[in-house]
Amino acid sequence: QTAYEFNALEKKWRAYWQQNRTMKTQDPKPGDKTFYVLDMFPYPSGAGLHVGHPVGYLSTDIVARYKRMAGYKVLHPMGWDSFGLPAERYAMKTGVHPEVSTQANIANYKRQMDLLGLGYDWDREIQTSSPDYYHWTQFIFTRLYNAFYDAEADAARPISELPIPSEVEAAGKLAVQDYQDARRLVYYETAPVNWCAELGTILANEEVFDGKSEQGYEVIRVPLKQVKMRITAYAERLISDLDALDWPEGIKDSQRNWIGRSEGVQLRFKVQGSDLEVETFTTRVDTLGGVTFLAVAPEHDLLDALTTDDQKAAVTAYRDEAARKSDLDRTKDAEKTGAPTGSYAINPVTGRAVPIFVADYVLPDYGTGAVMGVPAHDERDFAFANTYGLDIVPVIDPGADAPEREAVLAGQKCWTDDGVMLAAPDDSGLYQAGVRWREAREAVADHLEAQGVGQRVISYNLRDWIFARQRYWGEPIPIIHWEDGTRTTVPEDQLPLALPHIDTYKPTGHGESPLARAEDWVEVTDPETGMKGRRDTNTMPQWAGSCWYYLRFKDPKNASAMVDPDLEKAWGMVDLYVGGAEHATLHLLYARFWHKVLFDLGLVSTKEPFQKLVNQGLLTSHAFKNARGIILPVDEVVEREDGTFVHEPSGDVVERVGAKMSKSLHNVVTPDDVVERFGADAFRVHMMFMGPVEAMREWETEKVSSALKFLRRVWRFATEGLANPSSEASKPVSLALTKLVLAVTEDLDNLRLNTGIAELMKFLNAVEGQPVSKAVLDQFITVLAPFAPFMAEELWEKAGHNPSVFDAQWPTANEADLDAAIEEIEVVVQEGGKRRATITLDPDADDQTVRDASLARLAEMGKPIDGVDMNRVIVVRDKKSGRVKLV
Ligand code: ANZ
Repeated sequence: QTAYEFNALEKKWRAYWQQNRTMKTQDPKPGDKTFYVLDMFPYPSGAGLHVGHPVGYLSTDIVARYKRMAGYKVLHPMGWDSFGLPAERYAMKTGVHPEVSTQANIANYKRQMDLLGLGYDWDREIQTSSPDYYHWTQFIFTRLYNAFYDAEADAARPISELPIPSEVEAAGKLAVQDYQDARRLVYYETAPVNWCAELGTILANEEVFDGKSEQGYEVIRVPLKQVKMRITAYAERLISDLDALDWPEGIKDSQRNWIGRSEGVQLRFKVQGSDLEVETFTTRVDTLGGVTFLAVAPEHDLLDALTTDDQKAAVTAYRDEAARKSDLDRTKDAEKTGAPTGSYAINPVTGRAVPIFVADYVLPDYGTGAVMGVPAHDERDFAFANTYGLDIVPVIDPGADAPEREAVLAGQKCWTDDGVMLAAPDDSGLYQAGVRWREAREAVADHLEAQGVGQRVISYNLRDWIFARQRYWGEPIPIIHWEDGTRTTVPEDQLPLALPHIDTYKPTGHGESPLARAEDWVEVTDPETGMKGRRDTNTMPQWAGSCWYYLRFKDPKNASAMVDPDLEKAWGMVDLYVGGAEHATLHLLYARFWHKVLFDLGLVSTKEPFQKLVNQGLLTSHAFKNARGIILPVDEVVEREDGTFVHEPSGDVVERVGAKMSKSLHNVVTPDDVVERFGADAFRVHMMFMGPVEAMREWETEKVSSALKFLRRVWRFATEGLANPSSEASKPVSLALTKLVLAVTEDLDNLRLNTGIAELMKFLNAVEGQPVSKAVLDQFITVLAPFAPFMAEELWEKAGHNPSVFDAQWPTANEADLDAAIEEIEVVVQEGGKRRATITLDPDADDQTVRDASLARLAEMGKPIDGVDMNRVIVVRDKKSGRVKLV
């Protein structure tokens, strides 16, 4: 028997795996069972991995190893989301080219992943910043640009299939371009954008938090010409196709809310004394009789036309003020502000004139950017009406039971709850007094549609995706702007359009991307016509590369296609995708959108990319909190003998609390330290034993020693057994093994890795010290292997097999063996969740015998059960444990 020298042993197998490409993925052949398990690939930051990152990576590694042994072709790749802002900002500070720092970071991440025994096939590694990869990101962009959404077919089609009306054709190529732009999936548009001066770039709505960038820099809205992707065309499918996915309900809900579907009516109001009409969007057209004003967004196209001369100054001042606020501030601010335009609108039902305001609580890009104000039944409108002294006209009766009824009917309170209609405005007969508002809503909508002043529409909160960033370290956008005003994509056979090297990464002062400095690169001449043009100098947003990387892993080296169609089909959807819940609406929505377009264009074979999604729990560390609630760094606190903690610099007694790992609290733990002290296998076992993958957990390095202790016991048990195996397995040992195999297999199939480890522990408890056969040991080592791969390889070799244990077959066991092996069953008699008695019976005992024996036993113990109808007591048999429960 030898000692468990984990450091030497792990080093040996790390080298072996690398040399022999043990975890190499073979392309599937027809008829192969496949399993695609994917981690959300990381952005390789300068800090490297901390112990929290591998929660997900370890889970998928364990599942991948198991599936492979169970006979699947397994794809479990890793790569790098290597374009992005931090590398560029680092370059601005230090002058180190992003490419250089990125490669150094990647090397470090890889080393750390190998350290943990994460069995990735590095021959499939991809980097989104490598030209071999972004070649195809640009290719997909090109295909999206050259496609339009065909509403009738509910699918994307190549733009060449879009019929152009002859009058557009006749109006010239710029008219054709405009016509196509209005339908393309990628288009240019001037619209208000989120401009962050500090970062020198436009941000997507998803990247603006509380009027600030992720880094906390101020973001303002300015009009700008920009590239957008028409994700809104897919809003409906992005919602409805969620149903078939095996994702956490919370994530599906976030996506539904983000897309924000509402059914409503678009309704036109005539402007008094002019030809203008203001179109509003409302979900509550039943309240039309209560409209006492209209409000348009400060960005509304008609605002200037609506503004009368004497209101010009006030409206302009108001508009400038609104430009400094974010959407969120505008919707959140309790105070609703605005300014009268001086114009009036005519209510199409009552014929009454109401004033038109500009108000910033009306958002420019939702609905029509204009609302009908119903102060009696909308809180925002109510606040606004009170500020400007506008009429408040109730149209809904809260009902006799509502204590607020009187105040509502007097226009002193806003009522947004259920209710019935008061008499229809001006006896219009649109609906009867007393009908439910939902009914009235349909009646009014029917009326407006019949009159041709309104129509039912579906509105989405989702905005089209602003796709350009004024940054250097990203994929160049393959578009050329020609001097005649036309625009084309870079021909596909000229891709990749490589990112030129430059020395200054700062955006130019006027908000143009740093790429504008690379004059030679920017200026192009068409070799055929001699026409001059300029390349688009924007780069794609961070999310582009991760929109399709899961496809590239199937065929990462293909130089002539994004992915070979046969391989794309053979692997199919990602079977299991594990990553952080923070990607609920960004990456996961964008990737689904691209995938759907690719599906429509015939480039992929499935409608969705990720079948099952699991969010790993956050790993926290600890820190200390003083009486004033200030969180203190861990290295400034010492533990006293009585178990209390003292902050050394101040002498304060402090409390130990869970806290996020962060540099400033000095509580970041790297896997490197842990592996050095306890070994990678102990790290793996401990991390997975801490709890379910999805659960939050607090990390304490010292606790890894329990996992190490367990592994030492495993080692002793296995090495002793191998040195001196029994010729045959005893009955209890083979029973324990059968239970182990069945339970671990089920746990792995359900991603219950913590209980899988608990089963290994139970097995060890049951068989330690008993003679075991070689066959039992072989199976045990195989079951251990996904969890503790280094030790398992070593034991496998000691058992006289050729490495690798991962080429061995996952053992199977028969449930029937368990039944046969059970010589007696244990009956637990429970009452109200409490154990009252335990009896032992023959396994063939039928339910009635079990009931009778239980009753007899309880009576014997002097605890008879009275008043229970024993015929209604259910007998639950757990085959695996041999337990029978009475419920
Ligand atoms: C009149 C009304 C009466 C409304 C009432 C509500 C209650 P959701 O459900 O989110 O779709 N609205 C429409 N466009 C807007 C914009 N661009 N900015 C801000 N608010 C806007 O919300 C739809 C409702 O939000 C619409 O229905 C409209 O107010 C407002 F008792 O119209 B409602």
